[in-house]
Amino acid sequence: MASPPESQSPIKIVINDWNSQIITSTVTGKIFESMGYNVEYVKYPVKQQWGALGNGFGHVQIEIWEGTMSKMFHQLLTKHAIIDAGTHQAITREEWWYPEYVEKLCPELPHWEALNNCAHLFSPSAAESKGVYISGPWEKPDGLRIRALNLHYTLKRTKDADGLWILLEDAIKSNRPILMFNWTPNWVGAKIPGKFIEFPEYSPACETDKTWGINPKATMDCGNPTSGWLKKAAWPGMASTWPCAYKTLQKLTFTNHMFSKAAAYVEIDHLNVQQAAEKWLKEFDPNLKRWVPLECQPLKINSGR
Ligand code: TMO
Repeated sequence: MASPPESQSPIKIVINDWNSQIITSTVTGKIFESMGYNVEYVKYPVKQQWGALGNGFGHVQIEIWEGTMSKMFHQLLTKHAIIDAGTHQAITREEWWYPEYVEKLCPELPHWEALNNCAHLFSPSAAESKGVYISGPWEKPDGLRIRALNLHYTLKRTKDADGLWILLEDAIKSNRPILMFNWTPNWVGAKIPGKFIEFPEYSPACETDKTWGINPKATMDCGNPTSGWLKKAAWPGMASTWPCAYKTLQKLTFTNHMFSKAAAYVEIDHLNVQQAAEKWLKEFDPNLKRWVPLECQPLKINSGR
Protein backbone atom coordinates (compact mmCIF):
# COMPACT_ATOMS: atom_id res chain seq x y z
CA MET A 1 0.00 0.00 0.00
CA ALA A 2 1.26 3.45 -0.90
CA SER A 3 1.77 5.84 1.97
CA PRO A 4 1.18 9.57 1.86
CA PRO A 5 1.92 11.63 -0.08
CA GLU A 6 0.78 9.42 -2.96
CA SER A 7 1.21 12.40 -5.27
CA GLN A 8 3.26 15.58 -5.05
CA SER A 9 0.70 17.65 -6.91
CA PRO A 10 -0.85 20.16 -4.54
CA ILE A 11 -4.22 19.62 -2.91
CA LYS A 12 -6.17 22.81 -3.59
CA ILE A 13 -8.43 23.87 -0.76
CA VAL A 14 -11.27 26.25 -1.58
CA ILE A 15 -11.37 29.40 0.53
CA ASN A 16 -14.69 31.28 0.78
CA ASP A 17 -15.45 34.61 2.44
CA TRP A 18 -16.36 34.07 6.10
CA ASN A 19 -13.95 33.26 8.88
CA SER A 20 -14.92 29.85 10.23
CA GLN A 21 -14.54 28.52 6.69
CA ILE A 22 -11.21 30.26 6.16
CA ILE A 23 -9.77 29.01 9.46
CA THR A 24 -11.02 25.43 9.29
CA SER A 25 -9.78 25.23 5.68
CA THR A 26 -6.35 26.37 6.85
CA VAL A 27 -6.47 23.84 9.68
CA THR A 28 -7.28 21.10 7.16
CA GLY A 29 -4.37 22.25 4.98
CA LYS A 30 -2.00 22.05 7.94
CA ILE A 31 -3.16 18.52 8.74
CA PHE A 32 -2.55 17.51 5.10
CA GLU A 33 0.89 19.15 5.20
CA SER A 34 1.75 17.24 8.36
CA MET A 35 1.07 14.06 6.33
CA GLY A 36 3.55 15.16 3.65
CA TYR A 37 1.16 16.66 1.07
CA ASN A 38 1.61 19.91 -0.78
CA VAL A 39 -1.29 22.28 -0.24
CA GLU A 40 -2.53 25.38 -2.03
CA TYR A 41 -5.42 27.66 -1.15
CA VAL A 42 -7.69 28.92 -3.91
CA LYS A 43 -10.22 31.68 -3.29
CA TYR A 44 -13.68 31.25 -4.76
CA PRO A 45 -16.99 32.79 -3.76
CA VAL A 46 -19.63 30.11 -3.12
CA LYS A 47 -21.28 30.73 -6.50
CA GLN A 48 -18.07 29.91 -8.37
CA GLN A 49 -16.79 27.09 -6.18
CA TRP A 50 -19.05 24.48 -7.78
CA GLY A 51 -17.47 24.78 -11.19
CA ALA A 52 -14.02 24.86 -9.60
CA LEU A 53 -14.65 21.62 -7.68
CA GLY A 54 -16.10 19.99 -10.77
CA ASN A 55 -13.14 20.64 -13.01
CA GLY A 56 -10.35 20.27 -10.45
CA PHE A 57 -9.38 23.93 -9.97
CA GLY A 58 -10.31 23.24 -6.34
CA HIS A 59 -10.28 19.86 -4.59
CA VAL A 60 -11.73 20.36 -1.11
CA GLN A 61 -14.56 22.48 0.34
CA ILE A 62 -14.76 22.14 4.10
CA GLU A 63 -18.10 23.90 4.80
CA ILE A 64 -21.13 23.12 2.66
CA TRP A 65 -24.15 24.60 4.49
CA GLU A 66 -27.58 23.10 4.04
CA GLY A 67 -29.45 26.40 4.38
CA THR A 68 -27.75 28.15 1.49
CA MET A 69 -26.04 25.44 -0.56
CA SER A 70 -28.05 22.21 -0.54
CA LYS A 71 -29.65 22.82 -3.92
CA MET A 72 -26.38 23.26 -5.85
CA PHE A 73 -24.71 20.54 -3.79
CA HIS A 74 -27.33 17.97 -4.77
CA GLN A 75 -27.41 19.08 -8.40
CA LEU A 76 -23.67 18.53 -8.72
CA LEU A 77 -23.73 15.23 -6.82
CA THR A 78 -26.31 13.97 -9.28
CA LYS A 79 -24.04 14.98 -12.17
CA HIS A 80 -21.03 13.33 -10.46
CA ALA A 81 -19.26 16.69 -10.60
CA ILE A 82 -18.41 16.57 -6.87
CA ILE A 83 -18.33 13.94 -4.16
CA ASP A 84 -19.91 14.02 -0.73
CA ALA A 85 -17.02 13.65 1.74
CA GLY A 86 -19.24 13.31 4.80
CA THR A 87 -21.02 15.37 7.43
CA HIS A 88 -19.68 17.38 10.35
CA GLN A 89 -21.16 16.93 13.81
CA ALA A 90 -22.21 20.60 13.82
CA ILE A 91 -25.92 21.45 13.53
CA THR A 92 -26.44 24.65 11.57
CA ARG A 93 -28.91 27.43 10.97
CA GLU A 94 -28.74 30.32 8.49
CA GLU A 95 -31.51 32.85 8.75
CA TRP A 96 -32.74 36.43 9.15
CA TRP A 97 -31.54 37.63 12.55
CA TYR A 98 -31.61 40.67 14.84
CA PRO A 99 -29.73 41.70 17.99
CA GLU A 100 -31.74 41.23 21.18
CA TYR A 101 -32.36 44.92 21.94
CA VAL A 102 -34.64 45.11 18.87
CA GLU A 103 -37.21 43.02 20.70
CA LYS A 104 -37.99 45.88 23.14
CA LEU A 105 -39.23 47.89 20.16
CA CYS A 106 -41.02 44.98 18.51
CA PRO A 107 -42.05 42.51 21.22
CA GLU A 108 -43.92 40.17 18.81
CA LEU A 109 -40.61 39.10 17.30
CA PRO A 110 -39.16 36.58 16.50
CA HIS A 111 -42.41 35.45 14.83
CA TRP A 112 -42.23 36.40 11.14
CA GLU A 113 -45.69 37.91 11.11
CA ALA A 114 -44.41 40.70 13.33
CA LEU A 115 -42.07 41.82 10.54
CA ASN A 116 -44.62 43.90 8.66
CA ASN A 117 -45.92 45.78 11.71
CA CYS A 118 -42.34 46.60 12.61
CA ALA A 119 -41.07 47.35 9.09
CA HIS A 120 -40.69 51.08 9.90
CA LEU A 121 -38.11 50.19 12.57
CA PHE A 122 -35.86 48.77 9.88
CA SER A 123 -36.38 51.50 7.30
CA PRO A 124 -33.51 53.82 6.42
CA SER A 125 -35.54 57.05 6.84
CA ALA A 126 -38.87 58.28 8.16
CA ALA A 127 -40.00 58.83 4.56
CA GLU A 128 -39.64 55.12 3.77
CA SER A 129 -42.27 52.72 5.00
CA LYS A 130 -40.51 49.58 3.79
CA GLY A 131 -37.95 47.93 6.01
CA VAL A 132 -34.52 46.88 4.81
CA TYR A 133 -33.23 43.36 5.24
CA ILE A 134 -29.45 43.09 4.92
CA SER A 135 -28.18 39.94 3.36
CA GLY A 136 -24.77 38.56 2.43
CA PRO A 137 -23.80 37.22 -0.99
CA TRP A 138 -24.73 33.59 -0.25
CA GLU A 139 -28.43 33.28 0.25
CA LYS A 140 -31.13 31.50 -1.59
CA PRO A 141 -33.57 33.78 -3.43
CA ASP A 142 -34.59 36.09 -0.61
CA GLY A 143 -36.42 38.32 -3.03
CA LEU A 144 -38.73 35.37 -3.70
CA ARG A 145 -39.29 34.83 0.00
CA ILE A 146 -40.07 38.51 0.52
CA ARG A 147 -42.71 38.32 -2.23
CA ALA A 148 -44.05 34.89 -1.24
CA LEU A 149 -44.69 36.04 2.33
CA ASN A 150 -45.74 39.54 1.27
CA LEU A 151 -43.13 41.22 3.44
CA HIS A 152 -42.82 45.01 3.20
CA TYR A 153 -39.09 44.85 2.89
CA THR A 154 -36.38 45.55 0.37
CA LEU A 155 -33.17 43.61 0.11
CA LYS A 156 -29.69 44.98 0.45
CA ARG A 157 -26.61 42.77 0.01
CA THR A 158 -23.13 43.14 1.43
CA LYS A 159 -20.31 41.67 -0.61
CA ASP A 160 -18.92 39.48 2.17
CA ALA A 161 -19.23 38.64 5.87
CA ASP A 162 -17.16 41.64 6.96
CA GLY A 163 -19.75 43.92 5.36
CA LEU A 164 -22.39 42.42 7.65
CA TRP A 165 -20.31 42.82 10.81
CA ILE A 166 -19.51 46.46 10.03
CA LEU A 167 -23.21 47.30 9.69
CA LEU A 168 -24.00 45.33 12.84
CA GLU A 169 -21.38 47.16 14.85
CA ASP A 170 -22.68 50.51 13.57
CA ALA A 171 -26.24 49.63 14.55
CA ILE A 172 -25.22 48.48 18.03
CA LYS A 173 -23.22 51.66 18.68
CA SER A 174 -26.28 53.81 18.08
CA ASN A 175 -28.78 51.29 19.46
CA ARG A 176 -30.47 51.25 16.05
CA PRO A 177 -32.61 48.26 14.97
CA ILE A 178 -31.07 46.06 12.31
CA LEU A 179 -32.41 42.99 10.49
CA MET A 180 -29.71 40.94 8.83
CA PHE A 181 -28.49 37.53 7.75
CA ASN A 182 -26.60 35.52 10.35
CA TRP A 183 -25.84 31.88 11.06
CA THR A 184 -24.79 29.42 13.68
CA PRO A 185 -22.16 28.19 14.47
CA ASN A 186 -20.56 31.60 14.28
CA TRP A 187 -18.65 33.98 16.56
CA VAL A 188 -21.61 36.38 16.90
CA GLY A 189 -23.56 34.14 19.26
CA ALA A 190 -20.79 34.23 21.87
CA LYS A 191 -20.63 38.02 21.93
CA ILE A 192 -23.87 39.59 20.74
CA PRO A 193 -27.15 38.07 21.95
CA GLY A 194 -29.82 37.93 19.28
CA LYS A 195 -32.49 35.79 17.66
CA PHE A 196 -33.39 34.27 14.32
CA ILE A 197 -36.76 35.09 12.76
CA GLU A 198 -39.17 32.14 13.02
CA PHE A 199 -40.54 31.75 9.50
CA PRO A 200 -42.97 28.98 8.47
CA GLU A 201 -41.12 25.71 8.92
CA TYR A 202 -38.84 24.60 6.09
CA SER A 203 -39.66 21.70 3.83
CA PRO A 204 -37.83 20.81 0.60
CA ALA A 205 -41.22 20.99 -1.16
CA CYS A 206 -41.39 24.68 -0.24
CA GLU A 207 -38.59 25.34 -2.72
CA THR A 208 -40.16 23.52 -5.65
CA ASP A 209 -43.92 23.20 -5.15
CA LYS A 210 -45.93 26.41 -5.35
CA THR A 211 -49.02 24.83 -3.82
CA TRP A 212 -47.08 23.90 -0.67
CA GLY A 213 -47.36 26.30 2.27
CA ILE A 214 -49.33 29.39 3.15
CA ASN A 215 -48.96 31.02 -0.27
CA PRO A 216 -50.41 28.55 -2.82
CA LYS A 217 -49.05 30.62 -5.73
CA ALA A 218 -45.40 30.82 -4.74
CA THR A 219 -42.37 28.81 -3.73
CA MET A 220 -40.08 30.01 -0.89
CA ASP A 221 -42.95 30.72 1.53
CA CYS A 222 -40.88 29.19 4.35
CA GLY A 223 -37.73 29.72 6.39
CA ASN A 224 -34.40 27.91 6.10
CA PRO A 225 -33.86 24.62 7.98
CA THR A 226 -33.53 25.18 11.75
CA SER A 227 -31.31 22.11 12.28
CA GLY A 228 -29.34 21.98 9.08
CA TRP A 229 -26.39 19.81 8.12
CA LEU A 230 -22.86 20.90 7.36
CA LYS A 231 -20.95 18.80 4.88
CA LYS A 232 -17.60 18.48 3.16
CA ALA A 233 -17.27 18.16 -0.59
CA ALA A 234 -14.41 17.08 -2.84
CA TRP A 235 -13.33 17.00 -6.45
CA PRO A 236 -14.24 13.55 -7.84
CA GLY A 237 -10.59 12.69 -8.55
CA MET A 238 -9.45 13.27 -4.98
CA ALA A 239 -9.89 9.72 -3.66
CA SER A 240 -7.68 8.22 -6.37
CA THR A 241 -5.06 11.01 -6.46
CA TRP A 242 -4.44 11.38 -2.71
CA PRO A 243 -6.18 8.39 -1.05
CA CYS A 244 -4.97 9.13 2.50
CA ALA A 245 -5.86 12.82 2.27
CA TYR A 246 -9.31 11.85 1.08
CA LYS A 247 -9.78 9.37 3.94
CA THR A 248 -8.68 12.07 6.37
CA LEU A 249 -11.14 14.53 4.86
CA GLN A 250 -13.89 11.95 5.35
CA LYS A 251 -12.91 11.54 9.00
CA LEU A 252 -12.74 15.27 9.76
CA THR A 253 -15.75 16.17 11.80
CA PHE A 254 -16.02 19.45 13.63
CA THR A 255 -18.55 20.49 16.27
CA ASN A 256 -20.45 23.78 16.66
CA HIS A 257 -17.94 24.77 19.32
CA MET A 258 -15.00 24.14 16.98
CA PHE A 259 -16.49 26.31 14.23
CA SER A 260 -17.48 29.18 16.54
CA LYS A 261 -14.03 29.12 18.13
CA ALA A 262 -12.39 29.29 14.68
CA ALA A 263 -14.34 32.43 13.80
CA ALA A 264 -13.98 33.98 17.26
CA TYR A 265 -10.17 33.79 17.17
CA VAL A 266 -10.30 36.23 14.27
CA GLU A 267 -13.39 38.33 14.95
CA ILE A 268 -13.10 38.68 18.72
CA ASP A 269 -9.41 38.00 19.49
CA HIS A 270 -8.15 39.65 16.26
CA LEU A 271 -5.66 36.89 15.41
CA ASN A 272 -4.64 36.58 11.77
CA VAL A 273 -5.51 33.46 9.76
CA GLN A 274 -2.24 31.63 10.47
CA GLN A 275 -2.30 32.41 14.19
CA ALA A 276 -5.94 31.42 14.48
CA ALA A 277 -5.39 28.10 12.67
CA GLU A 278 -2.40 27.28 14.86
CA LYS A 279 -4.23 28.13 18.05
CA TRP A 280 -7.17 26.03 16.93
CA LEU A 281 -4.94 23.04 16.21
CA LYS A 282 -3.24 23.36 19.60
CA GLU A 283 -6.62 23.27 21.26
CA PHE A 284 -8.35 20.55 19.25
CA ASP A 285 -5.68 18.46 17.50
CA PRO A 286 -2.28 19.09 19.13
CA ASN A 287 -0.63 16.00 17.60
CA LEU A 288 -2.08 16.58 14.14
CA LYS A 289 -3.39 13.06 13.93
CA ARG A 290 -6.77 12.97 15.61
CA TRP A 291 -8.42 12.62 12.20
CA VAL A 292 -5.69 10.86 10.25
CA PRO A 293 -6.63 7.17 9.79
CA LEU A 294 -4.12 4.79 11.40
CA GLU A 295 -3.25 3.17 8.08
CA CYS A 296 -2.17 6.62 6.84
CA GLN A 297 0.13 7.36 9.79
CA PRO A 298 3.82 6.45 9.62
CA LEU A 299 4.61 3.07 11.16
CA LYS A 300 6.02 3.28 14.67
CA ILE A 301 9.26 1.29 15.00
CA ASN A 302 8.83 -1.16 17.84
CA SER A 303 11.86 -0.90 20.14
CA GLY A 304 11.39 -4.51 21.24
CA ARG A 305 10.56 -3.76 24.86
C1 TMO B 1 -22.62 30.18 4.21
N1 TMO B 1 -22.83 31.01 5.40
C2 TMO B 1 -22.29 30.33 6.62
C3 TMO B 1 -22.14 32.33 5.24
O1 TMO B 1 -24.14 31.22 5.57
